[in-house]
This record gives sequence, structure tokens and C-alpha cells, in this order.
Amino acid sequence: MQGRIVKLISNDYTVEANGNLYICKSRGKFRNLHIIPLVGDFVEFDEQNHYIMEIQPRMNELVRPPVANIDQAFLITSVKHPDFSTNLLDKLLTIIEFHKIKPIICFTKMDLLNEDGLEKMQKYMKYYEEIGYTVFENTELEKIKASFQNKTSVFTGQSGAGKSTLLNHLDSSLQIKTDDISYALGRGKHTTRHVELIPLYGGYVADTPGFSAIEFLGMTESDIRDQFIEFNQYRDFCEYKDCMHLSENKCAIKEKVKEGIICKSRYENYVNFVTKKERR
Ligand SMILES: Nc1nc2c(ncn2[C@@H]2O[C@H](COP(=O)(O)OP(=O)(O)OP(=O)(O)O)[C@@H](O)[C@H]2O)c(=O)[nH]1
Ligand SMILES: [Mg+2]
Ligand SMILES: [Zn+2]
Repeated sequence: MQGRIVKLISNDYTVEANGNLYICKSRGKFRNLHIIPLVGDFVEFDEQNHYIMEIQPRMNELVRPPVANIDQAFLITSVKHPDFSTNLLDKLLTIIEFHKIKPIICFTKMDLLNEDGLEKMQKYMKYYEEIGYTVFENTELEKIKASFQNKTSVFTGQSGAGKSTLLNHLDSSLQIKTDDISYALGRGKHTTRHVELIPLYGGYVADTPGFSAIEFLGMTESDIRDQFIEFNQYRDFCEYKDCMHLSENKCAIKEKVKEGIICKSRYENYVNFVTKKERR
């Protein structure tokens, strides 16, 4: 029978087929082939013995969160507790772009900002929108619901950013556990412990455990460079065809940063990502 893996807890895969759920095990042969079935996989399974038999080729897959066949990723980005980090957002954008998944930036906890903070955030939001990203606030529930239609979406972001809270607001019947204590202490504690695809508003949405750190797995320096989407329109004006926009002379990107057209924090994060060894 054909189905889709919608949940993984320990070694139990929940497979959905024609509206029914089957708890299945993975077959030993996958382990030998070094394939791990992922949430989001389309599979052939044995409904008598509850074994996953075959995995359909994947459109894409992420390591963190471990999900396959994703159309779009909501980068759930807290602006306070935990505080807004351009570094983290730009890192997530780079990784998601590299996997050819559409990023949707979704800011949370805007209500906790004072006037100054709000003004600063609005500037960032405008910038990310102008370079071509979809930007939501977690209060824009109708817009978010509409974007789920016929798509597989993942919610990803730092622990405590408000992923599960937003899902509960989108559908109050979900009642996913969220963390109040860690919020009071100002730190995340990984309230969500497993990945789960939830059918919602005509699509599937994955709630995932948050993270405290992520890495650029399998990406080269030029891979990282190429995901900074606003650089691409100027790069032909760099003196060197393969300019890395670092110490090269006559670099159009550095010029645009000086002119204030490319956001300084974006450029600084880029330099950080390509020059630091943190990702290897
Ligand atoms: N003030 C405010 N608090 C929020 C908002 N969104 C979430 N929170 C709070 O932030 C805390 C963490 O929220 P969660 O939804 O558990 O965060 P999460 O991203 O699911 O965290 P993990 O499951 O650990 O990855 C909870 O106490 C929420 O009530 C918001 O927009 N404003
Ligand atoms: Mg959660
Ligand atoms: Zn350059």
C-alpha cells in the first residue's frame, strides 16, 4: 500500500494512507543501504505486517529538521526572548535556499518590543521583503493559513521561538504542548521532541523541535555566496567573475554595502559564514 510518513517517535513510523494511520517499522535493508526513512517520505508499506518496504525518490530533504519532500519552510524568528539575531535568520535563509525550498520569514513576539525595538524590526522586515522574501508576523493568521494550501510546510527555528504556539493559534484543537517555564526564564528548553506532519488548511505542516545551533552541512564557500539573493543582481559588475566579495578590488557588492543598498548586517553575516570554520 502507498502512504506517507507523518510522524516518527523512537523507531515507530506513523504512515498515513487514505486517511488511516498505521504504525510501521523500518526494514533492516534500509539500514544496510544507509537510508533512514524520514517524516515526509512517500512509501510503499506492508499493511499486514506493518513494515515500510520502499521509499519513493525524494524531492529534497533537510537534516535539521529531518523532513523530506518539503515545499516551503517557515523560519519562525523570535524578535525578543530569544532576541532577534540577523546571524541566525541569514544562516537559516542560506541553508533553506541551498536546498531549493521556499523560505517564508515569520516573526514572533513583536508584542514584546518597545517603540525603539519595533522601529528597528520594521526596517529589517522591509529590507527582507524588498529583496524578495515573503515576510509574515505570527499574528497574520489568515495569510498564513492561505499559504498552506496544497503545500508541505515545515516550521523551523530556535527553541522557544514560538513554533508550536503559532500552530495552536492556527488551529486551537491541536493543543500542542508549549513551554511557559522556559519563557519565564528567558531560554528555550526543547518542548517539542519529535517531528510531525499535521494536516492543516489543505496542506501538511511539520512542527519540529527547535535547535540551539545549526550548520552549513555540505556547502562550499561559493554555495553560501550564491544563496545571498540580493547579491546576484550586482555580481556581474564585480571586476572578477568569481568574486567572493571579500578582499577583492572593485567589488560591486562591497560598493552597494557602502552605499547602504545592501544591508550591512547581511554582508557582515555573509563574511562571517564564508570565513569562519564553524561549519566544517
Ligand atoms: N509574548 C509572546 N509570547 C509568545 C509568542 N509566541 C510564543 N510565545 C511564547 O514563547 C514560549 C515558547 O513557545 P513555543 O511555542 O513552545 O516555542 P517552540 O518554538 O515550539 O519551542 P521548541 O518546541 O522548544 O522548539 C511560550 O511560552 C509561548 O507562550 C508571541 O508572539 N508573543
Ligand atoms: Mg515546540
Ligand atoms: Zn564582488
